[in-house]
Amino acid sequence: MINRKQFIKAGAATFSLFSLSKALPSCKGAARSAHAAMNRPIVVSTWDFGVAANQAAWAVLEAGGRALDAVEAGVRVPEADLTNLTVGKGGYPDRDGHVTLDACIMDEHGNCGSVAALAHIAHPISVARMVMEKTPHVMLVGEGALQFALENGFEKENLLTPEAESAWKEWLKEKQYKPVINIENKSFNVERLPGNRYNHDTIGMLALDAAGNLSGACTTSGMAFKMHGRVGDSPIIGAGLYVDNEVGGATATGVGEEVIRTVGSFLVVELMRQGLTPAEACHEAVRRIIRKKPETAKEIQVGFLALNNRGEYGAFSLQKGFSYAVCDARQQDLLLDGESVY
Ligand code: SD4
Repeated sequence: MINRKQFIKAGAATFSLFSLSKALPSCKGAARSAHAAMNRPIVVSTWDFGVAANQAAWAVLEAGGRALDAVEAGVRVPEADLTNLTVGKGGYPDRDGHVTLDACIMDEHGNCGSVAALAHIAHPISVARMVMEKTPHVMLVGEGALQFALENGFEKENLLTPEAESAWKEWLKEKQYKPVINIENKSFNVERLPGNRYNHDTIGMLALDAAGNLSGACTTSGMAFKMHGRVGDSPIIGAGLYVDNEVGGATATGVGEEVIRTVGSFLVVELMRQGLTPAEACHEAVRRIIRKKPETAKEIQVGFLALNNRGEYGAFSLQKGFSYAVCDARQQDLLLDGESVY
C-alpha cells in the first residue's frame, strides 16, 4: 500500500486524507487535457482555505488563462473572506490595534512586486501586482504603499472587524505573544485556546498554466498582535515566495522570522534545481531551520509547499497538521496533509 509520504513525493492523485469535493464546489469542468502528461494546469495553496481559493484560480487556468492572473484571483478569495481572521480584511491587528497586511506576487519572467505593513487596503495582493507592473521597484511599505494604492484607485477601508477588535482587546489583558501551531487550520479547535487566539495565517499559492508558465502569490495579515511595523516572510521575495520558471516555485507559512533566516522559498527552489523532488526540497528546508535552532523548532510551526515546472508538488512542515489544497484536471479540491518532522 502506498504510504502518505510516497504519495506526496509522487504528487499522485491516489490518496488524500480528506476530500472536500462534496462540501465545496469542485474545480468545475476539470478534464484531462493534452497537457496531462506534464500535469498542467495545476494550482496548489496552503491551508484549508486554499480549497476555495483554488476554485477561483482554476477558473482562470481552465479557460487557458495565465498563472499570474490565476494566483491573483485565487488569493483574493481569502483576502475578502471576513471569516478568515488572518488574511486581508478581517485579519487580526497588531498589538496597537492596526490591521497591517503583507503580500507579494511573482511571475514566470522573474518579475515581482510586494507590499508590507499596508493598512486600510483589503486586497494587498493586487497592490503588489501593481507595484510589479507599474513601478520600477519591487517593494513598497507602510505609508508609501498606502499612498501608491490610493493613487491607483484602491479604496481606503477600515479593516478591523468587530470580531478582530474584541479578540485584540481580550489579548491586551495578558499581552502574551505566543504563536499557536496550526492555527490556520479551521478544523483546529480554537475554542480551547486561552483568549481564542489566532496568531498567524497566510495563503501561499503556486500555479502552473497550460502554457507551462509558473506564478505565485502570498498574502497575510501576519502574526496576530505583532509589534507595530513588524514584517514577516510573506512579502519578502525568496522567503515567503519564490518562482523560477526553469525549475518551480515555493511558498512558506508559519513563523516568518525563521523562514526569513533561511531564505526558505528560494532555498526550496534551489534544492529542486539540484534534483530534489518538491517534497524532498521542502523537507531539507525544514531541516535547516531545525539545525539552526533545534529548541525553537520544537515550539513553532513552519511549512513549505512547492510545485515544480512539471506539475509535481509536495510539502513538508515542522509540526504535523499542515494542510494544503490541490486542484488540477485529475484531482478536485483535495486537501492533503504535508509530512512533518515531529
Ligand atoms: C508571518 N508567515 O507573518 C507569516 C504568518 C503565517 O501561517 O504564515 N502564518 O510570519
